[in-house]
Amino acid sequence: MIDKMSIIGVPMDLGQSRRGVDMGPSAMRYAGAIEKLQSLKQDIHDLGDIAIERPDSLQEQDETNLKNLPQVIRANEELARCVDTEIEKERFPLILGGDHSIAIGSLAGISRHYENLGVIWYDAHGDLNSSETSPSGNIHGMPLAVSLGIGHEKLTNLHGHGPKIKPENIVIVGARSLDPGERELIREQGIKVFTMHEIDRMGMPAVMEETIDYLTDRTDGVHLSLDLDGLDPSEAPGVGTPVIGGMTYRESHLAMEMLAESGMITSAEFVEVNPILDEKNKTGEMAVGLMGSLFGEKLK
Ligand code: 6HN
Ligand code: MN
Ligand code: MN
Ligand code: MN
Repeated sequence: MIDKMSIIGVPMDLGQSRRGVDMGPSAMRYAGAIEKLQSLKQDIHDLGDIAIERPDSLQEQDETNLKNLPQVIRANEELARCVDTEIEKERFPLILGGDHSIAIGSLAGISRHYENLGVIWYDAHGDLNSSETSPSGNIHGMPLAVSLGIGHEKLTNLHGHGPKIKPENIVIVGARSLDPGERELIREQGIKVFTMHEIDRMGMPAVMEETIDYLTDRTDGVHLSLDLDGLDPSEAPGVGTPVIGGMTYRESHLAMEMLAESGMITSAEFVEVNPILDEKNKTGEMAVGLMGSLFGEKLK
């Protein structure tokens, strides 16, 4: 794994409808993210947070079924530029969200540097909607589809290129809430998904082994997109779209340790931490604990 790291906060809450997830980067910093990473890596640059506009509260929702589209585009363009520059400098980009719509910008910047970028989408959801299939109009439910080239042209072509990733290079882990259009897309495009059913049946060690083997053969870099709502809300309550029946903290910890051992992760983001809905920043602390495992923290 690349030893030089740049941390980019994205205090974005415009990709969904509940306030508070814009404080995610602060919550993870408050829980000791920077200190944890400094204890594990030599060269850490905290680039602070990128500027996010406020929504225009007087603006009518337009007919596109894409909430706050112009602001989401501008923030993601800025994030894509920033991530791209850090990779240019051979630094590992670690992005702290913010709602999951920021994966549009992360993947736009990262994917310019890889022929076959792999993506591990650790999430209760597939985030494979488009304005046609979305039940909510929330762009945080769309970033994986956008990165595959499905959706509004200004999103799919963000940072001047697209599609960013190929369906066969994606693995979704922890899914338990998929909308009808998302299921159809998964079938159509042959996306590899480990739902909670497979995790229960096979166990997390086998799921991660299979994920790692699958991606090793076909990719030249792997982005981890970790949505904290992948974890069970009884353990990680500070998220905007909780779904019961999720992965435990221990399972997630193990998953991160196995990824650390594989050495395959080349960029990562931790998203959807909402301290307003949390209990004493527990979810922020879990995010930092998982970062520790992902970046090689040892127990002995
Ligand atoms: N996330 N599938 C639902 C939607 O509105 O499209 C929920 C999406 C949640 C997105 O958690 O990043
Ligand atoms: Mn330095
Ligand atoms: Mn998500
Ligand atoms: Mn989710």
